[in-house]
Amino acid sequence: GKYDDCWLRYAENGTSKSYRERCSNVYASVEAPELGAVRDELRRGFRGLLGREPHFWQHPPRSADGFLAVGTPAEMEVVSDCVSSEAVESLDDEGFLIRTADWEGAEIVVVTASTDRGLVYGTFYLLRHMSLGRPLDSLDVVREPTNAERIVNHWDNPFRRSVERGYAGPSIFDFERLPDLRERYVDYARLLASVGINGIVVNNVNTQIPNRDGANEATNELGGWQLLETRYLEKLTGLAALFRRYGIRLYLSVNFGAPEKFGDLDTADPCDDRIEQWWAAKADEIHECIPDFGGFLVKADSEGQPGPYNYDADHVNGANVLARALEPHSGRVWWRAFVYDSHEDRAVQQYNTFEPLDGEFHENVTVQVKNGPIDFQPREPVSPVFGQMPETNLGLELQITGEYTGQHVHACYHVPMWKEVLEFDTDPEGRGRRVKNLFTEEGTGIAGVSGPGDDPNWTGHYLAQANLYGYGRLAWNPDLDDETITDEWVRQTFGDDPAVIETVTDIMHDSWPAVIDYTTGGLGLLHMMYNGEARLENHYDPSPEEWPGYHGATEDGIGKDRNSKGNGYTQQYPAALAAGYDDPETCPNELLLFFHHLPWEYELEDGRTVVQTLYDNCFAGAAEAERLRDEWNSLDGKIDDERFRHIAERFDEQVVQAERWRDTLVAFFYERSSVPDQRGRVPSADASDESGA
Ligand code: BDP
Repeated sequence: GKYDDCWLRYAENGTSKSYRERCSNVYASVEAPELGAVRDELRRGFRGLLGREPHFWQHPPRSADGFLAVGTPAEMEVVSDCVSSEAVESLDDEGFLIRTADWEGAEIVVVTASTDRGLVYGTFYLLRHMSLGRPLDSLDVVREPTNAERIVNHWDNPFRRSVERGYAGPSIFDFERLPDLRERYVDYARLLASVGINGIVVNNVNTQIPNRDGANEATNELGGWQLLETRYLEKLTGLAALFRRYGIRLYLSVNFGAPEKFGDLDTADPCDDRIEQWWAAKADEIHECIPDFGGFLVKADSEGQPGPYNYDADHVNGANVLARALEPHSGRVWWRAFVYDSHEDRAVQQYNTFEPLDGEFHENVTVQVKNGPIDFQPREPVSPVFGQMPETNLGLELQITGEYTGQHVHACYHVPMWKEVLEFDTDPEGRGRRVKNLFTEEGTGIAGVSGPGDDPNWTGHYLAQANLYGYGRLAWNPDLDDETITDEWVRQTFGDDPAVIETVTDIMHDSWPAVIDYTTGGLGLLHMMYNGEARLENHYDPSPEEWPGYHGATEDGIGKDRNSKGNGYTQQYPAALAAGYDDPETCPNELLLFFHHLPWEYELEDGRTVVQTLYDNCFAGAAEAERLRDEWNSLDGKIDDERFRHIAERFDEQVVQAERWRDTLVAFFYERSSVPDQRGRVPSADASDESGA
């Protein structure tokens, strides 16, 4: 259906006639399991794009018409006739080549690669090209991924199927009923592979769930760590095989205390030989079930999860013991840098914890670092860890799910935010390395915390599908600009009506700035949301009083001195960046209050005060939400009713919630500052007294 196909709708378009001429016959090799996936996808894709199923051949079709050939040169002579073998051999494992050629009088299209995985990506490329209505007559395409590791992290709790920070229903995976498989798992693998994702961590990093979702530790009911038990590993075998057809490797989040939790041992001390052996044996056992097992993801010493600190060891000891266990199987440990305790400002802790350890991590360790130093806020500076641990394999962690950006009730397109991060220069006066160039070496990569679920449309908010799409595209090629990605997604998802394309594109483009404005005031404040116990409310509603430590609002001003006068955070950056951030005159406006506590009436470059700018931005953001809703409503009748109404309803809710944020924040700013809004929009206590009288 329209909902669940996402961008793989394969709708007939203006170029379909010429596609029929060239692609009605397909010659595809039948060898590897991946080729089964290729044929299935071509069948499905062409049924839509050509309006009929292609005919599959196991030798070149004899008719004089054109055909499509998919295979490696080693297996198919047609391919080796049309493409030089050096060109194919020089491709990396996941690269592919697509070319239009003349072969014995027939006009053919060749998709080739040196591996079967490359053929999967080549096939999805071709189908995207055709979904965008582009011609086939002079194709000459060579593509390879920029980053070798392109992973999604599911925060799925296996034993109740809840998804931490997921806003689209229960987990896609019914873990208890594995090894039985579902068609929906295949559809999910297709979506991931179509944008180039090659790894999936299937369970939550919180492998033991402290007082959440009514979890009762004593029953062990929700501990995702149990997936390491033999009986569960056997269940995962079939799922791993399903993903393997699509070039996707399976990974598990593991609990650092597992050796102890399983009851075999009375410690999980990474420096104890018995622990070394325990992990090695476990890795061997996993490898028996899942020969291409990707490795472990670990959240240690953070938010209640055990870690090396419990055993007087450090993060190098902890990560390396797991890396040594996985090394014989080419597995990898993704060790999260999200480590903090409640005593200090969180921003300073990751760099302080990890930078001194640079050079000590095993080569099979990837230290996975969130884009910013706090926690996926609508806008943060880029983490100072990037670019400053040259002797360590680093991974970039982005959040695909909208935990802090309206939780899939609000429209918020993350691609422009990620582009800002990826293009950031970590050392402008030094080696000039942009974030996007840090993950190209072996052992580095990109991970996205994803939140799709069992909802028919996968993501809860239909427009949030674009974040999964864009994440994959950027992980494959971070040089892509956001306009290209948006345009691809909009056309594949909504078709080629120019009015629809223009409107949806505009909505996507303006959605993130609006959310920043009404949830933060736009000057670098963050974390002003409610953090109640009830999971669904968590991080959705405004609650600025709760977080003085983050926004630093007092009677004399607002912001946090994360500078050399304050906690010294700016000094974690290379000199040129540090100097820029350290001085409020040179600090970029959009991060000003992240770095500086300033008087409410501190004057900004345009002559407005801090507090007036906060007021103005909150009002502008909420007005923008309303404008986006009106734009969406202008599509009534131009797209199918089902999608129109689903999104229209979400926008109505977003507008109400944006007003709630605006009103709560401006009241809070006024209450602390006692500075009235120059435009008279913020009700003062006096004014409400008068109106009450
Ligand atoms: C925060 C989430 C929390 C996660 C944590 C993490 O609120 O649910 O467990 O990050 O990344 O964003 O581990």
